[in-house]
Order: sequence, then structure tokens, then C-alpha cells
Amino acid sequence: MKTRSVITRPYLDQKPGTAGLRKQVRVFQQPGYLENFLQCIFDNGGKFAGETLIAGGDGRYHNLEALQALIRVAAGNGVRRLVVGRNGLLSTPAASHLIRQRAAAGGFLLTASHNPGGPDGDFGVKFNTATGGQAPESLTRAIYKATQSIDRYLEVDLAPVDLDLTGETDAAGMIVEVIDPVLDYADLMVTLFDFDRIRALFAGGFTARFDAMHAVTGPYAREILCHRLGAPPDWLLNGTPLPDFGGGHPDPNPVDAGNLVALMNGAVPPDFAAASDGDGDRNMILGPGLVVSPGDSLAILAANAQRIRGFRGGVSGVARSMPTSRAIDEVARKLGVPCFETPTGWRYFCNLLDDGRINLCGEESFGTSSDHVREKDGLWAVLFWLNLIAIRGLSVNEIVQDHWREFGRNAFNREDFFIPDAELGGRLMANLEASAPGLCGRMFDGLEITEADVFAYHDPVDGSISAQQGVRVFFDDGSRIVYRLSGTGTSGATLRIYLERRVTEPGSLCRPAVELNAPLSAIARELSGIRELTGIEQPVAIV
Ligand code: VG1
Ligand code: CO
Repeated sequence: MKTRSVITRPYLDQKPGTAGLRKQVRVFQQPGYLENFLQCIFDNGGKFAGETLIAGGDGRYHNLEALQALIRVAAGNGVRRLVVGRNGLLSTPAASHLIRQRAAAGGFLLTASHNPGGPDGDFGVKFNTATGGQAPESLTRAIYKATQSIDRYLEVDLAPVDLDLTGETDAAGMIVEVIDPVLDYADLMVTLFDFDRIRALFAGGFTARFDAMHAVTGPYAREILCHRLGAPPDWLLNGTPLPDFGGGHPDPNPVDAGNLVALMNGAVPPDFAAASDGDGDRNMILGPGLVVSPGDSLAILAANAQRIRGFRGGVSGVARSMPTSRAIDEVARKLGVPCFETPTGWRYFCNLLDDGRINLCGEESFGTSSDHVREKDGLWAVLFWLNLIAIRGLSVNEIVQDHWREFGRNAFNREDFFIPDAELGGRLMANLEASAPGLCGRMFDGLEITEADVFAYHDPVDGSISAQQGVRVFFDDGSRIVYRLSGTGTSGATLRIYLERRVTEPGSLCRPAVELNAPLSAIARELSGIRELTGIEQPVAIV
């Protein structure tokens, strides 16, 4: 079958954000919109003709239609083999693993992650390179530039390829290989953790729940937790992927996974609970009456890594995104390993991982991972916690409190303010950037600002610089406020305010973070000028 060149026109709004291109489903449904963007990746992402590519998504609405478009465009661009998860499913960490395992030239991840799905929800495309990692900023800039002037895309005419059964299909000269989306990933997990110990824990009266939020991790959790580790089927909640995620918001945080928080605060909570997001790269860990703060979780994993099979060689170095609490910095100091501070977004960890400078990293947005893939990995974090509990014989709560007693606590929470007018959001951030240098020395009820700046990242591996990555305000008691605008929304602007306070007095260690950070929250709102500029007084979410 012959490739045809379809005349097209640029869409001016195809700028990739924190994690790929995210837009409302309706935007993606415009004729040629997705094909345009894909062609810009094919024209800039490397040599794909004659190569293998990986593709799959989180099962959300439009996933299958988008995959068929990708099949047509990939065949049109001379790809030799496209490896697709059965029913179009692949979690983000599983896709990253497959790219590396198959030595593929890259992968297309069809997901808007934690954003809601359905016809009125969001859709997205992430492109990962041959390393398995997210496209670096230089590449996303080149892709965006190409979207501004594209005039044709290449595709073949093709009836939809059946993705329901594993096997190979010839699609106009390109092989579409449909694989079980779970098996390779599950096999990888077996090499990283002590499955016998976890199986024994499960068999010994321990109880747990995993909430897949009707997103992609359902089949992964069923295979790993139930089939391979012996968990009873009723430990898995919302385990069937649905195009609209059952109407929920597939974001594992205390607000959107409120059912799990209620369960853990109830009369007979299980010993452990966890949840993951739309594409399976986030995790939330809970114990009875306790949500483990992501920054604490990252620090605890670092402090205990040497107990886990996947870290037999030790921790080489760690990294956290800038807004993430500095709890892990304390652990890195003790371990005597470097701790890098990167901008928000997993892509910035990838160079450090590839270069062997770190093998553990994470973000405050419920994401952690190691060098086993080049993405954050929700189920990996869950298995790490379960393995740790099995080895130490302590509860989640005991592990957390033990950690705080040894290292102190960085009480952390985030407030999100939705500003419907995106332009106004940009102005607010610009004001903050301009005022930052002048904040030094200002006093608030005995707290003094000792430093304030606009964060810029100098990548130590490739020397690239990423400027304007958020405003940081430091106080003399070790507290910190960070401001940045979200890059994953599809309308308006979301101002994220990150609050962190260092707590070491034993009497305060276990107080709720929101309570500990209340004074800082008031200062943060005042400094932001949000009320004066927008009239907005209240956050839409506090996590
Ligand atoms: C958010 C999180 C960030 C994460 C990104 C992608 O970005 O803050 O830490 O890397 O989502 O995660 P933003 O720009 O909205 O703050 V995922 O799980 O949606 O791929
Ligand atoms: Co995600």
C-alpha cells in the first residue's frame, strides 16, 4: 500500500507542557490535529524508518481512535514494527520499560495522566525517546516549532487494526505486534523485590487495598498483587479500566481518592492502602489514619533502599523536583550521596539516571521511581513499601514515625488556586518573579525571609539551562514557600503554592501538616498578591 502525503495546516496550540501535549478530547478530535502533531514528532524525534516503536495508552476515551491514527502515520513514515499493548493499554512505566527492553527508537504514550477522561475530559500524547525517558526540553521545543509551519503529514490508508488479541498483523508493510501489556513489567518487578517475603506477609494476616481508580493499573495490580503475590481479589478496588475512569478524577491524592482516606480513617482499616493515577506512574501510600506525604515517602525509600533487592549496589545519588520537600536532602547527607534539585517534570531526572549519577528520585505530586525505568512508577513504589513492611515487620505508621524521629520532619502541603484567565495567571507569576529579589529581609510575625529567587536549573550532564522554573522563598527557621504555574492543565491557569516547614520538636512531629503550615499559608497568599490581582481567595485543592 502506498504512503500518501496529506496537505495540512499548522495548529498553533500544540505546545507540549510538563508531560507532553494535553488538550481537551474535543480539540484532539479535530480532523488532522493528532496526525499533525505525530508527524512533527516523526520529523524531529530521530530516525524511525525501519525501526521499532512502542505505543499504548491509559485506556481513556479516544485512546483507541488515536492509536489507529498513530498506526496509519507510523506506517506512512516507514516504521518497521509497532509494539502495542492489548486493547491499546500500556502504563507509562511499562511503556518506558518496553522501549528499553526492545531497543525501540521511542514510544508514544497516549495519556493525560491524572486529568479527567471522557468525551468532555482531556486527552494527551507523550513521546519518549530511545532511552525510555521523556523527550528533553530541546526536543519538545523543536517539535513545537515544527507544529507552527507543518504543511503535510504522511499516512497510509488502512482499515482499523484489531488490537483485542495478541499477535502480529501486517499493516501496509509495518508489523503491528499486539502484546500482553502486563507481563514484561511484572517480570521486571520480580527482579527488583523479594516476592517471597511479600507473599508471606500477605499470607500472614496482613490486609491491604489497592485502588486503581478505573485507570490503567487495574490489570497490572491483578497480575502482580493477586496472581503473583496471592492477594485476595477484593483487595483490588476499581480494577477495571474505563474510558471515563468511572466519572472520577484518576489522581491519587487525599481529595480525589477520598474514599481510601475515609476507609483508612474508619473503624476497621486495613494495614495498608495505596492508589495510582490514570497512566500508572503516581502512587499514594496510606496507613491507618495516615496519608504518607510524597516527600516523606521518597525520603523513607532512600533511607531504606539498601534493604531492597533492586538497590543491591546501594544508592548512587538521589534527586527531587524543586518544590518537593527537602526531607530527602537529610537522608542524602547521612548516606553521603549527592542530592540534585531539578525543575518539575520527570524529564529532568532522565539525564541524571542515564549518567548513573542517581538511582532514586521523586516529586511531591505522588511520583517516585528508580533507574529500572525512565518514568515514575506507581506500582513499583507500592511494592517497595510492601517489601519494606515485610522486611522490617513494622506498620506504615511506625516506619514514618521512626523516620521523623531520626531525621526530623519536613511538614509539607500544596495549595492549588485556579485562575480562569490564563493571561492573568501569567501576570501574577511575572509579578512574583520581579518582586522575589526584593523580599529578602522582610519579617512576618518573627519569621524572616533570608533568600528569595527564581529557580533556574543547570543540567550537569548536558549543560542545558532551564530558566524560570518557579519562585522560591526561604525563611530563617528553615521554612520555604514555592510558587509555580501548572503545565498540565487544559484551560485557565493553576497557581501551585508549596509550603514546607521543618519540625523537630517531638511534641509536634505528628501534628497535621495543614495545621503546622497554617501561618506559612497566610504569608504565601499575602506575598502572591492573588487576591488583589484576581479577587480569588480560596484554593480549589489543598493536598
Ligand atoms: C504535574 C506535577 C508534576 C508531574 C506532572 C506530570 O505537573 O506537578 O510533578 O511531573 O504533573 O505528572 P504540573 O505542571 O501540573 O504541576 V503525570 O502523572 O500527570 O504524567
Ligand atoms: Co501520571
